[in-house]
Amino acid sequence: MTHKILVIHGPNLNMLGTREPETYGAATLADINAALVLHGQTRDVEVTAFQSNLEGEMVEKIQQAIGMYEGLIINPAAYTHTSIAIRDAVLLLTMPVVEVHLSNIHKREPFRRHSYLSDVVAGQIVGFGMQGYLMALDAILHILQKS
Ligand code: CA2
Repeated sequence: MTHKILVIHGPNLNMLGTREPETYGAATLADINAALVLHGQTRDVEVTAFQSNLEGEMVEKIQQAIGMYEGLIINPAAYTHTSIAIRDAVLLLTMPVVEVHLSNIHKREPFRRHSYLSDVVAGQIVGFGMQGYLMALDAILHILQKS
């Protein structure tokens, strides 16, 4: 059965590949989305990707996922550390949600160590760059196949 998975990328991730490659890798957001689509094709998963620099747009997209997708991969970027609105929106979902960060937020500045999502998602994958998104897709499939 084909599964539909939504990927939400938060603020500034549209600029990936243009600077700070030592922290975030050299891949662009288009590279990450293409890798996810390919990875999904080998697993009968349809991947839809969305990026926004606006918190409210991200909240709306999360709400719209209800009934449309079976899993959510989300990198809320800086909103990870600030947004109760995104946390509350994720709490509306019954589908598996995996939080991804390109960098290992736990070995960076102290303010990046706290995530408003970490205790309301199925799991967090950090520090593996682009590969982390592919791992998140497999983690969601694993959860869906168990249920
Ligand atoms: O490691 C991650 O994936 C982050 O979510 C990335 C966020 C950061 O605020 C989080 O603490 C960790 C920052 C995204 C900034 O994206 C850039 C894009 C191009 C060049 C530089 C940064």
